[in-house]
Amino acid sequence: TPAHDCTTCEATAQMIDKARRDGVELVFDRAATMKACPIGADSACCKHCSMGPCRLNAKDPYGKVGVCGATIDTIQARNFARMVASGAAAHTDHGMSILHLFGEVVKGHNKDYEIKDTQKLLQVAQTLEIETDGRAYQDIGLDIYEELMKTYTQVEGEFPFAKAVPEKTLETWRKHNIVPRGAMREIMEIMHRTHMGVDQDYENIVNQCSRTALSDGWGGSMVATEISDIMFGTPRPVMAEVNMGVLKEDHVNIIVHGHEPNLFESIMVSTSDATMVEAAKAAGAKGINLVGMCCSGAEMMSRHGVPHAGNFMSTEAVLVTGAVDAMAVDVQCIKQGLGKVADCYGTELFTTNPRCHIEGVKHIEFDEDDPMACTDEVVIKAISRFKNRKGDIQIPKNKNVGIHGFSKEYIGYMLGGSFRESYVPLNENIINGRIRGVAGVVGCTQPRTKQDYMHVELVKELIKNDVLVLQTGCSQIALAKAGLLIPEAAHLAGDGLAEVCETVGMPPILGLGSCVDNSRILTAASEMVRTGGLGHSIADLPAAGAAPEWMSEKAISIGHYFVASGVYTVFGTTFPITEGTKFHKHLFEELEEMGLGKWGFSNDPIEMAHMMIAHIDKKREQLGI
Ligand code: BF8
Ligand code: SF4
Repeated sequence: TPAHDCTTCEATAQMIDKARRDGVELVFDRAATMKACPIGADSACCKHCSMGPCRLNAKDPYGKVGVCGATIDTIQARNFARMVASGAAAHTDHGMSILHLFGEVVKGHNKDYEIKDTQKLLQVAQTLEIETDGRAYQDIGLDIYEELMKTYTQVEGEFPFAKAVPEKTLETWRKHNIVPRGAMREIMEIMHRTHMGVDQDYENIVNQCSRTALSDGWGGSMVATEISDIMFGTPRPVMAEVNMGVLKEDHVNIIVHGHEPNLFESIMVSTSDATMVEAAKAAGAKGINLVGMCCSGAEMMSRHGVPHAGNFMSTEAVLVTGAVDAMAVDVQCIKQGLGKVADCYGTELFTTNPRCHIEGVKHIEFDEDDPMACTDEVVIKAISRFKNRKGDIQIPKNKNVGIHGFSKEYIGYMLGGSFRESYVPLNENIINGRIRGVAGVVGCTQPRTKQDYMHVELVKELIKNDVLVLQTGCSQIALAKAGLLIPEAAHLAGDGLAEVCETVGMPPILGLGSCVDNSRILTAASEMVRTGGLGHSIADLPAAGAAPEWMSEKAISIGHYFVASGVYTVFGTTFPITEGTKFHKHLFEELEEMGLGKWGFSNDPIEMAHMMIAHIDKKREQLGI
């Protein structure tokens, strides 16, 4: 496949061509030779027991059943449920380790981190109905820690952030018995119920999917976002550079790629340490250049303006520059293929998290109680690789500047006046029609579709039709690389949205950070409901979501918690389902009839945009606006 058919990212295309000249295989080449399994793609197979694995026929879905008698609907629902469980587990385990670290800080056991954002601390305490008057921050923090730990461990009863959910949405959840308990309980129950011979009613399985996904969105992910804000600061708009042009030939280049902010925060300290900078200079470098990728990169970009080298489809390609002296990874979306590519170009690749080792890749464990031990070593190794750089270095010149670091709080300040957070002006602009609605466009990039293409075209079509777009994760990076995360992008927006953007000085596309920060979209939506004039539940809002190039199980969990929260959510590229089945009808139609959201699918970004816009218009009509 020609490089420009693999990606619309110019820098990545250049590196695909270089890799081919160098005889190095990348994810794009592997995807071309590994055809997707057609039975798995339709979710028509089951390997939950050794009487199988059983394959059904997606062309004739009710023509046969598995050896145990399981129908196509049971099989698909179980497969889907296990994707939700795995995705939710990833976000939840991430959130739980951040909360654990916060616990160590408020107990005074860890002095490397601190409570940085006291305003956010008070705000979270208020949501959780924790007393704040006249109390020390540390004491309040201790109560928050203990309360939020229930997000994970609570065996019975409603989870803590049920208090953050708009009342009518919560009522709907209660009606269907999908208010989560602790996430560990929900994930355990999914694994139990999808075991051979347990839950064999697709509707009942989907109910447990909803409860588990909600324990991710309003639980694991929300805790990760809120506690990271407390410890590292709530993001405010910041200018940041993206794309491979952020690498500097005359600097020691270090990339951090993964999902957890603690590793990144610590390596920021290591790379700015005077002795490290001196050592880099002694090795002949002008300095140390720290750069992010994927979600931890998006998070650091939002919080500190750290440059970002690219999204998921570019993590191998960036190594082909030869300019990356070290790459440190933690968890999630770390391709095993990185090891081989790093070897070919002499990049020092390190795993750092006990959960994620890669065979043949050096592991330097990151210990929160002694964080610098790991991050200093990564920097030292990078400096010595710089000194011994061999082979040609070719850095694509592509680089874009954009504004990142929006948050639910900042959207309120920006529109509502600089001191008091208010969503009244946002709601008013939706009611008067200047803003037609709000869309969340998020998620991965992947090699079965041209990298970034659908993200960019979809978002352009949405803003052209006056839909304000909120973004996270790899999607946000796609639009940033397209140069659209700037106020000037308002000229691509419809007249109404453009007018709002020009008055406020904001871009029509707001970047909110990493994938766990999708919880910011949930809290923003809740704020819109509470502010009034747009109905009583999230399902009433003129809003929609999309992940056009999704690939991970995390994306399925995110998609499903948006659906369960009341949002119409459209995926692209592929969907693990057999059409013309009851399970399909349930996800794509019946969930909405239950008062939740629903799933949608399209492979064409313009069609996808218009499916979302039609839904937004339907909601506007129901609201009478
Ligand atoms: O959590 S968008 S490819 S990097 S899964 Fe992965 Fe997808 Fe990127 Fe972050 Ni999210
Ligand atoms: Fe086949 Fe049923 Fe076993 Fe699945 S659980 S592999 S459908 S026999």
